[in-house]
Amino acid sequence: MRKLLIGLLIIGHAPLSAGGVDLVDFEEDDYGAGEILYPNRNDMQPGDLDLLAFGAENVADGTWFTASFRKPIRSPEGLMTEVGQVSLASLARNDFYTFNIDVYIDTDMKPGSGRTDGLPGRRIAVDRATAWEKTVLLTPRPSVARNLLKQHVQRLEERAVRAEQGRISSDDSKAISAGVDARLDEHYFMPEKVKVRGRDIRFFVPKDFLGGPASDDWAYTVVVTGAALEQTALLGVSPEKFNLMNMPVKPGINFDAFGIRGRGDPEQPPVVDYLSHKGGWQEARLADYNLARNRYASLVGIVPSGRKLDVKMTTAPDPPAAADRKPATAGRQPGVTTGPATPPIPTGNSLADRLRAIRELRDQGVLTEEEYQQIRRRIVSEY
Ligand SMILES: [Ca+2]
Ligand SMILES: [Ca+2]
Repeated sequence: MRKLLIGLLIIGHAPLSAGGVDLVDFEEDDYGAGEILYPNRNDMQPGDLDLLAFGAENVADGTWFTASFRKPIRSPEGLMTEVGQVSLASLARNDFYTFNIDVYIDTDMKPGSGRTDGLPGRRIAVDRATAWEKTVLLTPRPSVARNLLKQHVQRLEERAVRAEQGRISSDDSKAISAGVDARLDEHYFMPEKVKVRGRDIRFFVPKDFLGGPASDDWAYTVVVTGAALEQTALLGVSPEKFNLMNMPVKPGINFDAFGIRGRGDPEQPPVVDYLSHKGGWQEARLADYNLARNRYASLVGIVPSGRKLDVKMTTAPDPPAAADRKPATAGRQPGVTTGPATPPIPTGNSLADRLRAIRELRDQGVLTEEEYQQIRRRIVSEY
């Protein structure tokens, strides 16, 4: 049976300090929506990717985040890659290599304001109630991840420009490249200052990126995926199939992917663990997607202070009641319930048609610039 740990007792964290963050997650829920199986390998075993606690401590120039797992974090020291026989420690230089942690942070606390897209390959979205301004990606190869994300976004942008104007000039390419760099710098950070100790991993994010000390009034959407280390280029990978450093889910038993229990859907999100403090929430949210409608599983962030979220923004149903599970932060749940869906994305025959349709809606004042940009990103990333 799953247990929700009391972080203060078991993890030994200091009590919540002003402006800090201290959150706990269920134990033994490292199975995504309930069906994900670990790869068939000795160095990835049940419990390895089971997040138990997530915290943040502010210092003068930034924030140290801490994630605690159920089992000791595996070191790449002395190991070789399966393909190519390269030293793992030379690829993963921060003393961990089996997982990524995505942290999508809603810093402006305005419902519906911000981005809802998950990183490529996660097959999740962040709910509009906690749409994010900043994403921190803790990954074993941060600079490779940054380069791949850049290539991916640039490729999507170039495709959109080609669809709109039929061709792309080298000046267009240069302008896109600079724009993508600026946007990535504003929205994404891949920590390079990392400390692993036992079951805990700490990672530093500068204040310049977050815009201030991490607040317990912000919302944090935290997911754990298995790390794929050896990808370094997008060659031969379509944007739809691109996984940014994360292992996918595949049917059957795999070495380099997660498997699926029973008749589960291999198209489900490859998210192994999702920080939540309501019983059944992780399972319900990760299973609520509809790929025929281009709707990914929509995850809601957690607000450590218990600040109320705009309940009308969210789309997923309440999780089933779980009488045997007691949240560690009783009375401090975000209080999220059902409500209307996110705005429709125009459908059309081609990328160019759809982009033109939303541009017209913006020009007519139907969509704000922010809504336009958000929908444009979603359309572009679908092609
Ligand atoms: Ca967990
Ligand atoms: Ca969880």
